[in-house]
Amino acid sequence: MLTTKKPSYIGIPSDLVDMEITNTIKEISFHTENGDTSFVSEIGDEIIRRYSIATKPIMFLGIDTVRFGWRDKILNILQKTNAKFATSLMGKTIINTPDMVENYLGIYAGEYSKDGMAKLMQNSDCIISIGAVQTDVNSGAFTERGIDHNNTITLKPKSVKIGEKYYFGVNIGALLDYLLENIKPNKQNNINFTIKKTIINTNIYKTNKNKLNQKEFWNIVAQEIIKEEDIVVAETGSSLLGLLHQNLAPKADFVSQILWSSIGYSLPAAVGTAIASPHRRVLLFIGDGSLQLTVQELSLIARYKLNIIVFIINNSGYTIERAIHGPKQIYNDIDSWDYLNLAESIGLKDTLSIKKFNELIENLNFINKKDQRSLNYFLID
Ligand SMILES: Cc1ncc(C[n+]2csc(CCOP(=O)(O)OP(=O)(O)O)c2C)c(N)n1
Repeated sequence: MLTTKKPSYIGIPSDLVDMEITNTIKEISFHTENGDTSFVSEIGDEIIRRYSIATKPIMFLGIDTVRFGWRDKILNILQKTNAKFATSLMGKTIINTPDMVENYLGIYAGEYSKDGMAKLMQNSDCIISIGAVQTDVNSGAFTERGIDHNNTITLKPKSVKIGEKYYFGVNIGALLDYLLENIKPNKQNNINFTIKKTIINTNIYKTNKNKLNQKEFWNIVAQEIIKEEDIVVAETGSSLLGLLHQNLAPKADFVSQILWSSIGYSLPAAVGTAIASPHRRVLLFIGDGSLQLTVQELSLIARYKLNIIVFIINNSGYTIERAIHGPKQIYNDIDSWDYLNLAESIGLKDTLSIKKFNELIENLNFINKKDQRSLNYFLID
């Protein structure tokens, strides 16, 4: 668990907790970062050389950056170089400090990328990929095509690949320290090598009485509802896909089950997140189908008055599955529940059903009330 950051079980006998401790351990230190440091300067110099002559360099960051404790070092390298960076799906928001907002290009995941991002990666003459894991969803179903691997440097937990040269057993922490000390801002960096961020005018929705649709709803959510330091929990399904490419406010974090894509994950995950971070607002976006899997956890929100706003995307079934296969098949239908009464019956207050654009805009103040402990629960119908 400590060295590979893979899931593991810790079994503790139930009577152990009652046993008296005879010895007190003052300090436990785990040396999880190991590996060879003898190649660090050789590898580091080659990375710096390639980065400094590139005209379209991109740093591409993945979730192992966090798991292996490299995030601060990488942030410092980005700040020192002012380099542009993209992230994998699982790496969304791993670097989201206010000073880095302009440097962030977006999500890259092969064909799952938004317009422009895949092209940027394909045209880059120096990709420095750090801590990205190759899983099905995270790699856009393994569609990361058209990238020039000779121009790619890949840092994994114990290895570095530069073009066709492969080093195994490298101490990546030491390598990042070396880079931070020696790397300089890239002078050739082509400033046009970027993606323009679009800001929508939400005023136009004030009088729009049309039913909400997926295409526009998530733009409004990202721009008007998600605030600095919020924790956004997105369920697998249209919530995840809708929020994935949205730029979130600085310091906002993004939680989703991208590795296994198991539906039913997000509600209990939001509960855990809110307990772990009581001073931050948690926004949960979950489809009706996924909600029905672990719905009883809503009760914990009410019992512990957790700082969670729940948005139920009520679209009568497995919408994302309809898009993949069988738009009209009954296996994508689910029973329609009375979600507002359900929530009220277990003690969630301030419930509201929102069907139209103008209703969403009219209720933005209510949704964004400072103290959310009044247990807000919104049905996006
Ligand atoms: C445990 C589990 N069962 C089935 C699936 C397949 N699956 C992926 S998304 C999805 C539908 C999600 O529907 P809903 O929560 O209503 O979200 P929507 O896409 O409609 O917004 C299903 C069934 C899965 N990923 N995990």
